[in-house]
Formats: sequence, structure tokens, C-alpha cells
Amino acid sequence: MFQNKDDTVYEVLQKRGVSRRDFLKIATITTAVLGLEYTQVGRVIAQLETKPRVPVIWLHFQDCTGCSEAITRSFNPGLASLILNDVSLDYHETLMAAAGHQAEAAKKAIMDANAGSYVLVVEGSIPTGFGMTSIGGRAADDILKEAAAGALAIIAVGNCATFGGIPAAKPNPTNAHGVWDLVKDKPIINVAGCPPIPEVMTNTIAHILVLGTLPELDALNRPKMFYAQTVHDRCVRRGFYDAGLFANSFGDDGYKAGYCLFKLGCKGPTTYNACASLKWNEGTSWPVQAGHPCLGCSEPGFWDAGGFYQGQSALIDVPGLTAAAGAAAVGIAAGVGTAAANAASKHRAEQATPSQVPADDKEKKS
Ligand code: FSX
Ligand code: SF4
Ligand code: F3S
Repeated sequence: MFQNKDDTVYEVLQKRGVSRRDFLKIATITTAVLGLEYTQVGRVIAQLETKPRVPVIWLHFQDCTGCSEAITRSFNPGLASLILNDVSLDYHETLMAAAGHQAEAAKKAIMDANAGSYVLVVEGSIPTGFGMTSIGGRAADDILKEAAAGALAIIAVGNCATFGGIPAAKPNPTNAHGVWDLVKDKPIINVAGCPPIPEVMTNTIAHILVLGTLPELDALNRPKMFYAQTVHDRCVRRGFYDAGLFANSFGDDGYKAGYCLFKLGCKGPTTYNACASLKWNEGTSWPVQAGHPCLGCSEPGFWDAGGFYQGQSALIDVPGLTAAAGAAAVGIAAGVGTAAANAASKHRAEQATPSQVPADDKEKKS
């Protein structure tokens, strides 16, 4: 795992026996994954050849490790492996072989040797309740703040590390928080989701490691490249929503016909994530395509924000309307309501300047 501090990515790969031809392939794939034009390959090659690699330290707090599980199943294993195995990941509590005092010493050595230049990835929410959680005899928030102090930037992965997630659900017994509640003086990127889409994690890490800049972010510090649209915007069931055709219960005729899941609690209209376009498991499917309403896992407070299987609009069960007329009415009412919510949310995202990211650090929109 450990590399020389000043090696470039290319030098690390050369030492691992990667040929020049394969290096150029890696650079080309990386360019595509980062969403850059093919003409930018030269820029990526230059970065990989000349810039010292950026070490990554990955900390865990209160989580299910689903985020790490997801990224190790990225359908772009080449890039995930490049980041996780070959180049940058110096410390990861789940993946590394060291444990106990040995692991603590390794982390300290990496932080000291790379002060101010490593990327800190945080998975899991941070318990701040007195005596709630300690690792190696130290409080979790102390561990976070120590690692944050020397970080170039912090990437919070998962709903737990971004917005508190399940551990912060009421009554939040550990007084759990996301990273940005506790660290105020570093650029923080929120890669939201429970877990996030693996390719979104990989891409965000690669963006910083390869381009040396932060991706453009929305008002919740999520990379706009993946969180600019709602799940609803690209949903495979969207035609049924627009036509006012809804499943009323799991397994009814509407459900079997693939109708919209809004009345079953789908939060797609107010959830910003790329599930409908990137999908999961090598692009195979995603929750709504598989028959489950979106739970809003990339939004703040997703665990407490409304029942999972209750429609979001009070107008759904309008007394006196027939099922068909009711569905059509709901389609219109829900459309108006969610469109307003989406527009307001989008407006906020577009207007706000993320408070925790210096303007100069944000990549300019091309
Ligand atoms: Fe949280 Fe990550 Fe949900 Fe789990 O560890 S975002 S509980 S999928 O995976 O932090
Ligand atoms: Fe898809 Fe949900 Fe929107 Fe219906 S409400 S179109 S299921 S995202
Ligand atoms: Fe999460 Fe909804 Fe996607 S629950 S995984 S944002 S479809």
C-alpha cells in the first residue's frame, strides 16, 4: 500500500510493471470516466506523469461499510483498482492488513509525512455524545479533527458521513453528525447516498487525484456532475407519472404493469442522484426499475423525512374520486407540487455558493 511520497502516478505504475502502452490506456479511460473530452487526454497524461501522487486516508466511523463494499464493486474496476490498490490508498481500516497499534502508528506516519497534501475520505457518521464511541481510546470526533487538520480536502462518502444517515435518525442516541457539521475550515465534498453509486465515489476521488481540482458542487456540496438532476427527471416510470398512472399497492395490477411508484412513497421527485442514468451493478438496474420506491437516500434526513411507503402528497387519497380520476388528479396535483419543490430545490442549488469550498478551488464550468 505504501509508496514514496514524491512518486508520480506514472512512476508508481512503472514500478509495478505497467507498460507505457498500458499507461496510455489508463490515461484514456481516466479521461473518459472524468467526463472530459477526448482532446483532454494529453492533459491527463501530463498530470499523471508530472504531479506527485496524492495519498488517500480513509477513515470509518458509524456505518455499515456498505460504501466500501460498493466501491470495491465498481463496474469500472480498472479505475477503482488504480486508486485503491495501486496508487493512492495508503490507509483504509477495512482493507488494510495492519490492525491495532500497528494501524494507528501507520496512520500517524502517513499524516506526518504528507501533512497538507493528502485527501481524507470519511465513511460513517461521527458520534459526539460523551463517551459514546472511541477508537484506540480516543473519541471519534477527535480522530476526525486530527486527520482533517492535515488534509488537502475531505470527501465524505455515504449519507452517514454527509448528513448523519441512519445513525443520526431520531432519537440519534449517539448525537451523530456528518463531517461538515464538525469540520468548518476544509473543502468538503459530499458524495451522498446510502451507499453512493460506486462510480460516483471513484470519479470524485479521481477528479481530485488526477486533475488536482474539486468538481463543481451544488448547495449541499455534492458534485453537480452526478447530483444536478432528480431521480424523477430520468426515471424509467416517468411516462406513467405524467399520465397519472400509479401503483396503489405492491403487487396490484398497476404495480405489475410497471406504473409509477409515487403513491407507494417514491421520493424520486425530490431526490438528487444519478441512479436512473448510471444505474447499479454494472448498469443492470436500480431501485425504481426493480420495483422499489426511491427512499431519498442521497438527501439530508432521509431516514426521518416521511414514511418510506407513504405517498408524499396529502392530495393522493381524495375522497369521492374514482380510482382512475383520483390517479389522474394525483398526477396533476403531484406534478404541480413536486415540480414546485424541484424548482425551488434546483434554484437553491444553482444560486448558492457552497460555503465550505473556496471559489478558486471549484472547477469552472466549461
Ligand atoms: Fe452509511 Fe456507508 Fe449507508 Fe452503509 O458505510 S451511507 S449505512 S450503505 O455504507 O455509511
Ligand atoms: Fe419514477 Fe418515482 Fe418519479 Fe414515479 S415518482 S416517475 S417511480 S421517480
Ligand atoms: Fe437511493 Fe433513491 Fe437511488 S433510494 S439508491 S437515491 S433510487
